[in-house]
Amino acid sequence: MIDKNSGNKKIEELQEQYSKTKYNKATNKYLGILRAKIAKIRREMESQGRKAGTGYAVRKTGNATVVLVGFPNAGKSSLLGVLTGVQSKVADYAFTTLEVIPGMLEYEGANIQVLDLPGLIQGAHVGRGGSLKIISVVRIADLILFVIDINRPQELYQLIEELEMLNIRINQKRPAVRLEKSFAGGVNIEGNGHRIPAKEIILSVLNEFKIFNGEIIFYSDTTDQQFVDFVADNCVYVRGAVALNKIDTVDQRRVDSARKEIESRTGLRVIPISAKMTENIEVLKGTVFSGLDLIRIYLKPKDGEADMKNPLVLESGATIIDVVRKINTKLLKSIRYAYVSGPSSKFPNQRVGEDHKVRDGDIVTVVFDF
Ligand SMILES: Nc1nc2c(ncn2[C@@H]2O[C@H](COP(=O)(O)OP(=O)(O)O)[C@@H](O)[C@H]2O)c(=O)[nH]1
Ligand SMILES: [Mg+2]
Repeated sequence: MIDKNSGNKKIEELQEQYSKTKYNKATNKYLGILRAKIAKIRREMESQGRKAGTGYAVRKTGNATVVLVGFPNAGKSSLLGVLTGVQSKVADYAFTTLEVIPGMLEYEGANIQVLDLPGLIQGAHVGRGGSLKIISVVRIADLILFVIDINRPQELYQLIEELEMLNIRINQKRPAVRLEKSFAGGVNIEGNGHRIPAKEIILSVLNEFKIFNGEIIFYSDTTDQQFVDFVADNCVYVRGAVALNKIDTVDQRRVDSARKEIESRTGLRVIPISAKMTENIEVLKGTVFSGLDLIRIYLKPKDGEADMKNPLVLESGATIIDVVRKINTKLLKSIRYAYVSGPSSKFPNQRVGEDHKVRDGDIVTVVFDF
């Protein structure tokens, strides 16, 4: 057991040591160990937090969930209002939003849940500002939409760093590593020609997690931090995008340069908007929708017209089976085949089996065995 205060204090100390240590060949191993120690304490605290029921009671509803993340006063509440019609309190001072406020954005047949999150503030990762609560919400997000005041772009970098500290990785791939533990024989490393951490770092990180025997196999380039993430197994990988707000307060040149700078520094998609003047909001909705990788399927009865008004919304990668599951699970056993017209078909009314992968915009007729 580790109590919250001593855990936070320990993390703070380790983080201080970490930032004081200059990176070089000699300190590399030491830094790896520090990272592993921090990850370990945090994992322990988080699992205790979950047991204690820390976190907001937010239920995931709709086809996908978008969480608005930004500093106080960036325009989150205003944007929630513009996107969903929900009026959370908008005020000219910081810390207005103390609870999570949900809204629903209906876009092109999809119901997208939008959550306005209490402003992340610096230091949240060490417990101030209710970090466990914030993590609990961000964990259920399919997309994090950073709401950034164009006059304070540096806040974005602080937020990303803050989320990194909370073990939330934005727009990153989960490292492709495999560990097969064994009872004897030491640690065997298989790099497969990829760029991987130095052997001494791998060993000391594993050591920190009390793993002394086994085979570790890398299937992709892996940084030291990614390796720690893999062993600690406590990271969340979430997609992200940036709503660059309040563009009505600056000229177009500022908008262009801020956008370019952010995109090149973070790789995140940036959509300049004004929540106040409802400028570029449709573009934002479109970007959010496409960022969620949702697909719309239009059902067509065998001898009738397709219902183009009420698509079924599914996650990308869905098959005919998933389409039927959405209609009625009782029908699953009776699928015979389906006819598909649209992006996933080679020609109109192509006959396909139940494992056929559908795509956004397909028109589907399912034929059943009765
Ligand atoms: N000029 C301008 N002001 C905005 C815009 N969006 C929000 N604001 C103002 O910024 C302040 C903070 O907005 P709010 O939505 O409460 O931010 P939150 O703290 O992130 O929820 C309010 O006075 C809003 O009216 C915008 O696009 N342009
Ligand atoms: Mg607010």
